[in-house]
Amino acid sequence: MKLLYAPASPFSAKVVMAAHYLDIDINLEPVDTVAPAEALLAANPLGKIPTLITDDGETLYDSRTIMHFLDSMAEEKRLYPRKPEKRAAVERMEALCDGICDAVVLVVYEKRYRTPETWHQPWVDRQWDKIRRGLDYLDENPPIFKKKLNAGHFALGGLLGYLMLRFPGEWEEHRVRLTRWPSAFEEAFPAYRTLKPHV
Ligand SMILES: N[C@@H](CCC(=O)N[C@@H](CS)C(=O)NCC(=O)O)C(=O)O
Repeated sequence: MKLLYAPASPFSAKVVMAAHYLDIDINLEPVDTVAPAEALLAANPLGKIPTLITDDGETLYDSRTIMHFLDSMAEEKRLYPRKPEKRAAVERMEALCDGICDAVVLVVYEKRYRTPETWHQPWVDRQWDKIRRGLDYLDENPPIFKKKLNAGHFALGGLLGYLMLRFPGEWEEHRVRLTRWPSAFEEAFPAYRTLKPHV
C-alpha cells in the first residue's frame, strides 16, 4: 500500500501513527499539495492528503475513511472500541481534533494562498474561535491513557504536533493538561517522537 502524504500534515500524521501502531506496512510517498502532482489528482480529485492507494489499486480518502480501513485490516489491536457507545466517544474525539485541524489549516492557508491585500482578519478570527473553544474542551477532557490507544489519541497527537510546529507559543497558555499531553503520549507511544508532524 502507498500513502500520498506530507510530513507536516496533521491528518497524514494521524494515519501514519495509526498504521505504525497496528503494525501495518505502508510505503510513504511525499507529495506537494501546493502544486499537486498528477498522481495525487488522479488518485483524489480533491488533491488532498492523506490519500491511500491499496494493493488492489483502490484509492481511499479522507483520513477517517483510511483510519476505518486500517482498523478493518488490524489483527490484534484496534483503533476503535467495539462497544457502540465507547466507539462513538472515540469517533467524536477524532472528529473534534480533525475539525480543529481544519480550522488551523485554514488559518495557515489564508496567508499561504491569498495575497496580503485580500487577507480577511474576521475570517481568521472565526477560525481561531473554533480552535480556542475546541482546545479548551480538550484541555478539560483530554483522552486518557489506559492499556490501549485509540483513534482519538492519534488524532490529538496529530493536532498538537501541528500546533507545536506552526503556532508555538500561541495556544498553550492556561492549557496545562494539553501542554503536557504530548510528552505523556510519547511515553505511551514512543514513535510519536519521529512520526508527529514535522518539516
Ligand atoms: N478531511 C480531510 C482533510 C485533509 C486536508 O485538509 N489535508 C490538507 C493537508 S493537511 C490538504 O491536503 N490540503 C491541500 C488542499 O486543501 O488543497 C482528511 O481528514 O483527510
